[in-house]
Amino acid sequence: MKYTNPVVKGFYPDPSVCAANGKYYMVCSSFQYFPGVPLFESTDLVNWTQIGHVLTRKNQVMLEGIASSGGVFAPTIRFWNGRFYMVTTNNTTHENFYVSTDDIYGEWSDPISVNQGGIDPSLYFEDGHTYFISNGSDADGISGVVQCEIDPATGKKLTKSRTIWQGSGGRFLESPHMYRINGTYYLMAAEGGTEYGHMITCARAHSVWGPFTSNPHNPVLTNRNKAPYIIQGIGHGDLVQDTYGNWHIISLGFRQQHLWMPYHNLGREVFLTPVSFKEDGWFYAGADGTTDASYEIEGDFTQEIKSEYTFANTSPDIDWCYLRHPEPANYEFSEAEYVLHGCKYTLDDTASPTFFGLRQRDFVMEFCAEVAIDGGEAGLTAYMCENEHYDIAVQKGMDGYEAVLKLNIGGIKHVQAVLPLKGAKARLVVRADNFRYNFFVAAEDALPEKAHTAEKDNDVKESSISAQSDTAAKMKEYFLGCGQAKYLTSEVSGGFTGVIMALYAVGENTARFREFYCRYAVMERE
Ligand code: 6LW
Repeated sequence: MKYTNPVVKGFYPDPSVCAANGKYYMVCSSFQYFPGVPLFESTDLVNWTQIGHVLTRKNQVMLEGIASSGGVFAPTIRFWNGRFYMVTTNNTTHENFYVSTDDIYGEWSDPISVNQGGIDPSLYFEDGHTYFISNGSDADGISGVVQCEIDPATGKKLTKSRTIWQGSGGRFLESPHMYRINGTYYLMAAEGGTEYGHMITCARAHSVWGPFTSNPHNPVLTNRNKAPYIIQGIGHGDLVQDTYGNWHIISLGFRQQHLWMPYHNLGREVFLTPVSFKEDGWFYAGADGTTDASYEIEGDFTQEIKSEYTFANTSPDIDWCYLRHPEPANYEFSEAEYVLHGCKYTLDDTASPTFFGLRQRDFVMEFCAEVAIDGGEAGLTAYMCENEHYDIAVQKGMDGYEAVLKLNIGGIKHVQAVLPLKGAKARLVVRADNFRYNFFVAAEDALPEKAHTAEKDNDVKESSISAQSDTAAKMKEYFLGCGQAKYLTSEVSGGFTGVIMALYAVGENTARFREFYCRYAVMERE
């Protein structure tokens, strides 16, 4: 059957996958967001359903005060002897640790630390031995892929850490994973950095300790010379075999905007690329060592695309996320409304402002909710990080309630528009296309004829998504302005994350969000 990449859209970077009990399980990194490490299940490697998160308790992960793109880096998931293991780095505390569970739908253990540095840890199990592998330097100061044997019950090192491979010469050797296939040990890693030069390389050996011989055809997979092409940054992947015996690489990649000065605002997403082993014993990826937008693979599946997210069809525990450790008393969820209590922290803080978000999964989108407040400020944000975010809100101003659009880029805080409201309630709408986030407000009470906007933008095109509910259709909608997508990007913010579309509240305030939806344009699948 045919599928289209990415197989998981939006900010779900550094995927790692394992097979267990006839299914596949995947984890991704989560940085400053909580719960940490999104966990997915699939029966075909193409359709992935999020079933929860791995790090669901505060004591499993330190997130206090960490800046965006700190915290939980790339995880690895493995299944051994009936038990799942997830190993990762908290890059803020510089700690490598793992947790485990016998029930993939249940809670995971408290963390166990391993005294080996570097990032992107992985585990490899064989014949009663557990190998812990990361990037970094060994005791002799030799950098590369570093390995030691550990006791899985305690995390204690049983051997010295030794560098077993130094890569193929690319910068930032990361994401090492060990596999034994037909008696040969394969070490797969990423090089080139997670940006446009990203690639997957590999080496092989007869022993788990090497010596490892680099693949003469490295890199195995990269889109760095594939231009013009929307899919870039392919790298950091994991190898997996399906039930038909075919191999695949699940990797990260991103979809760039703009041909010459590219940028990406959706973060790094999940891509699936077929792999084949050749007679020389090396594996080859894709048709030509690149990841394409679409492939035909063996399997009986239909790729499902969810185009609408509502309170009714999402779960607060699974689909949504907080910034750092939330104050639970600030959130109340029911199918009809989400109630957010504001606190003293704002979206500019590296604390935990009242914030509840969903990953933006595609460029063309409409994100909408009715919000009613009793003070302070509450609304919707297109949030890249504490420095770059666009916020549309209802707030209590000096002369009553008003709708406001605030654009925050690189420390510049610009109030783009203020629109007086008759009541404390309005419908807020964000319509995004490939290049802009357009912001609209509608209220049942008559609004003044003219919005006070800092900029008049005549060529804003309304989204092709038809999103008006019956009530919304009766209300007059005002355009408050727009913010360009290129400022909510890794290229500007310098981070590892992607845009999260969130509900938020600030100050002494009970904010009621109703009639929420997030809709994506249904694109023709190739
Ligand atoms: C991750 C590293 C990388 O640890 O980005 O793409 C880092 N590669 O392997 C953060 O996600």
